[in-house]
Amino acid sequence: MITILSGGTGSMKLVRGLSRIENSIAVILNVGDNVWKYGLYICPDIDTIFYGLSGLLGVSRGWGIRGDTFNFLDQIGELGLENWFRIGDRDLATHVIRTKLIRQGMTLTQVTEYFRSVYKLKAILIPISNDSIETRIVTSRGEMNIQEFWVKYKATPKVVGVVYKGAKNSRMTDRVMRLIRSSERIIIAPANPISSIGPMLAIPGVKNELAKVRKKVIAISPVQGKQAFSGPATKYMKALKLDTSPMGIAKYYSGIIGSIVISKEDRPYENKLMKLGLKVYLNDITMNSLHEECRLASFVTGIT
Ligand code: FO1
Repeated sequence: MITILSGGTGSMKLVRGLSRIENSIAVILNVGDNVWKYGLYICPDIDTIFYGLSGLLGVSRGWGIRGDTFNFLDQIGELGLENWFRIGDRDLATHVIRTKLIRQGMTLTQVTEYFRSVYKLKAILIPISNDSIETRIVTSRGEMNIQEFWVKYKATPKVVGVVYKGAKNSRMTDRVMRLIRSSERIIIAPANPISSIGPMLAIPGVKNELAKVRKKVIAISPVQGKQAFSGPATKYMKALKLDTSPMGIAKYYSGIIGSIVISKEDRPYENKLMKLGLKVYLNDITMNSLHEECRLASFVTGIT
């Protein structure tokens, strides 16, 4: 079993590649960007993985359903409510069903399992926790929900910190713990470290469990040539005084990874990373096609 710690768009590409070449994969999903909007429970990172694996994902946007329309959302605006968080008409069905099942008493893990069976996906897809964790961005305009920062304010306020509300009182599910312990390899996807992986690491015990098995934990750098793949990652990393480089990534994951895959462009960091006690692998880490997704996936699974 290969287990991936996953966020949204960047992670999805690697997960899709792995799902094509491996028989048993498990994806541990971020819940920090889950949000209640329009009376609905929305889980962006979880849905991005579902839509990506089932061929529905809006490719240019990297979220929501391809070719979706926004009549529901426009009507919300007509009725005088804020409608900056763009829920598409087909995407809406996912949130309506999830909210109904949650209200009936299902856990997020059970609801996610329901969608997995509907989409007939082979991969195990499992939220890190059934508890509520909210990533909040502390900015020059005050503290706000991550979606508000990213979507409503288009990431313009200056970031001074990041808070994972509720994380300290949450717990990883037993199944997640078993996956971390028993998987032959754990891959940290090239996700935004602060907003996608950070909420998981803030849950008591997660870092400890990863540290115990760090030799089998491989991070794929989400940074190439001082540029993070994910939009706001640079801003969040700066606020946490982390360099936007493989060194900053290694520092953030310090103690929980044994290996790191970095871009060939970042060769100048190779020695410094090795001095931190990491095994360092250089490869092409951009995934601009399904072919490249599979190629990176097979490179990572080939690491011994
Ligand atoms: N991202 C946007 O930039 N604008 C949106 O209006 C928006 C709506 C949205 C609705 C459902 C969903 O699952 C994702 C959505 N996203 C939107 C993406 C989301 O804000 C982030 O990319 C993730 O939370 C980052 O992990």
